Amino acid sequence: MSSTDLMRWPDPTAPASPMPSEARAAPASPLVEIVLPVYNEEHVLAGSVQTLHRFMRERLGVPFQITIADNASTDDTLARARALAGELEEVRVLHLARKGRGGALRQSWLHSEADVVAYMDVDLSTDLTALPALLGPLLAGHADVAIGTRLAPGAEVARGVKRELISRSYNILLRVLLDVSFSDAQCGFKAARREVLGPLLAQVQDDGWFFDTELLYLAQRSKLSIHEVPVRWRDDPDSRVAIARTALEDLRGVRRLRRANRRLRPGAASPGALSTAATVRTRSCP
Ligand SMILES: Nc1nc2c(ncn2[C@@H]2O[C@H](COP(=O)(O)OP(=O)(O)O)[C@@H](O)[C@H]2O)c(=O)[nH]1
Ligand SMILES: [Mg+2]
Repeated sequence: MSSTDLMRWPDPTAPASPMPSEARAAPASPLVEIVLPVYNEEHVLAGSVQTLHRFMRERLGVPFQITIADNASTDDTLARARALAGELEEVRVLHLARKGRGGALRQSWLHSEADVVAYMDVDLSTDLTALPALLGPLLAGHADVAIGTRLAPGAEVARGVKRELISRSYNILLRVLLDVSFSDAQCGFKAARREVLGPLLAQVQDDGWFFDTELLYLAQRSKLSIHEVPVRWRDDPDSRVAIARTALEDLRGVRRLRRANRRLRPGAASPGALSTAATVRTRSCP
């Protein structure tokens, strides 16, 4: 793989881009790993993996791996994942006994040898055309973390009123209570330079749905640059999320982070005042 492959990457942040926390030259032949966390996804798994594999082979321009991270599925997901890994050279399977999407991402990323790691929901709710814009700034060394957002100008979102309301309210809450500056904590479409993830993963406690929020919050506090990509999102009604229970766990998670913040700086008045973060946000359209 030659360095000219990197030239294919659109990097919308390039001209005025903030350098990541520890600016480094982009690796000459970077490896990208996309994790697909799955729980009981036997029906969509093969189609999604094949679609993603084709997209990456034809459009990526750098070596890649796809890791199917299964937790405790009780259907045929694991067997189908293994069959896909047998068919496609770049596909591998990670199997974990304990449930929890955050834990699956944590284990996958800790075992990764890629330069840039990412994950996306297996239902491919996010249009894959946003993938180059997600990975480009990380591959070019211009950002540390990149997230898809459904809540920034340029995003096109098709989802029900209930999920839309919950999502908007949750992200407003995060801004008010935790002073975050990223616009969408929960979009299942994220990536990071692996070298910045190690220290973050050591601090993230949640192994469930709050994992994303906690990771981004800590990234902001660590002054990592977070690149936002407005995405096209088509909600898949076949959901693994128990909304009431997840909302409660999210609120508990927010309370835990606020308390931890107070313990760190007892005199400060609000998480905003406490935060050492200066997250830099850049945006690009898919
Ligand atoms: N590894 C793993 N993946 C999970 C678990 N729960 C959900 N997922 C995956 O997380 C992704 C998002 O789940 P989904 O039900 O589509 O969430 P929604 O789009 O927010 O309703 C999918 O790829 C699921 O298969 C879990 O416990 N472990
Ligand atoms: Mg979904």
